[in-house]
Amino acid sequence: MAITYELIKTCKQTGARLGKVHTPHGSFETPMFMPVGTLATVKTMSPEELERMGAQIILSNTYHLWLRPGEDIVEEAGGLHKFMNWNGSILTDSGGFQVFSLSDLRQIEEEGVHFRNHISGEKLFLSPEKAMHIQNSLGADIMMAFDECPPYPAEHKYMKDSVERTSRWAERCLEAHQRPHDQGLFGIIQGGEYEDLRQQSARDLTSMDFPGYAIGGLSVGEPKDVMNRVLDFTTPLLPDQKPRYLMGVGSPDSLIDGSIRGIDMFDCVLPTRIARNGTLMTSQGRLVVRNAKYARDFRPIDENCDCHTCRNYSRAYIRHLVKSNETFGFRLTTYHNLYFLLNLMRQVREAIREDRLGDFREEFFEQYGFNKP
Ligand code: PRF
Ligand code: ZN
Repeated sequence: MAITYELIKTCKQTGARLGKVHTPHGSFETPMFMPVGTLATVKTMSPEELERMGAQIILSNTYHLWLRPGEDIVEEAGGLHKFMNWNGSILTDSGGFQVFSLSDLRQIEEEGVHFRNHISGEKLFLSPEKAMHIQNSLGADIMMAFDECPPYPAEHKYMKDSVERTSRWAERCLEAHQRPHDQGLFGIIQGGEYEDLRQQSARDLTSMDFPGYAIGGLSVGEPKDVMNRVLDFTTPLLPDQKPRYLMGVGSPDSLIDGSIRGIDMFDCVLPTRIARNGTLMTSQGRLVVRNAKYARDFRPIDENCDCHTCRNYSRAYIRHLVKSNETFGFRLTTYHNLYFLLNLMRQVREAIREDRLGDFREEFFEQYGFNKP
C-alpha cells in the first residue's frame, strides 16, 4: 500500500488525533496543513524555502497542469517531484472542484463534465478516467477521486443525485487507477449539509476501501457552525485507521476546530493568496501591512513569530515593498503566512500530545480576537 496512517494518540481533552502519514516520499505528521502549489510552484517560494519553513507535503492541481504545461511534459521530466525539484510528499486534487469553481458553461453528464478552458475558451471534457490518467502521469503520492462539489446551498434532491454520481465516479476512479503500489487514491465524501446524504456518501466510499478519505463540499460559503456540525456527524463515519482530509480549509480557527473534530489534513490558498495583497496572519489577528499606520513601524510583523521574515524585516520595510509591488515583499509575506500556519499546526500537535488542545484553543482564540464581541 502506497499510503499508510499511524495513529499515535488522541487528545483526552478534545478527541483530536496525533498521527503520521507514510508516503513514498517520506512521512508527514498530522494534523498537518498543506501549502498549495497549483501550477507546480507554491507562488513565490522555492522548494528550499518550503523545506526550511517546515512544509512536509504540498498540494498541486490536475486541472491546471493538464492545461499547462500538459501532464505528458511533467511525465517526461520524471514526474512532478522531479519536474519541480520537491522531494517531500505531494497530493494532487482531481480537477473536479476546479472545473466547478473556474470554468463556465459546464455540463455534467454521467460520463463526465464538459466545460470551457478558463484561459483560452477552448471546449474540454474531464471524466474520472481522464482525471486518473493525468494524476498517474503527474505521479503525486496522494491522488484524489474525481467528484462533484455542488454549490451551497443546494436542494436535497440535487445533492442526492450528485452524491450518487460521485460514488459511481469513485468506483470508476478505482478501476482506472494504474499505480496503486506507489500512489494512494483518496475518496471524497460529499452530501453538503445533509446528514443522511453524508451517511450515504460515507457508506458508499468506505465500502470501496480507499487508503484515505476527504470531506469535500465544505468551505463553499456556508456559515462556520454549519461546517462544524457537518464535521461532527461526518468524521465519526470514517475509519479510525485512515487519514481524513478536509478540503479547502485554511483559516486558523477552522484548522483548530477541524483538528478537534478528528481531521488530519488541510489545504487552502488563503495564506498565500492574502500574502500577495499584503495581509498577514499573526497571533493577534490579521494585519494589513499596506495600512498607513505601519509606515514608521519598525517592529516585526508578529512579535511572537520566529520566522525568517520576522527575525530580519520590519513592518515599515515590508509595507514599502508591498506598496511598490516589489516581488521580494510578496516573498516575505508569503513566507511568514505559511510559517504561521505550519507553526500553528506544530502547536496543535504538541497540545494533542499533552492532552490540552481545548486549553490551547481558548488561549489562541482569545489572542487572535475570535472571542471578542
Ligand atoms: N472537491 C475537490 N476539491 C476540493 C473540494 C471538493 O469538494 C473543496 C471544497 N472546499 C476544495 N477543494 N475535489
Ligand atoms: Zn513571521
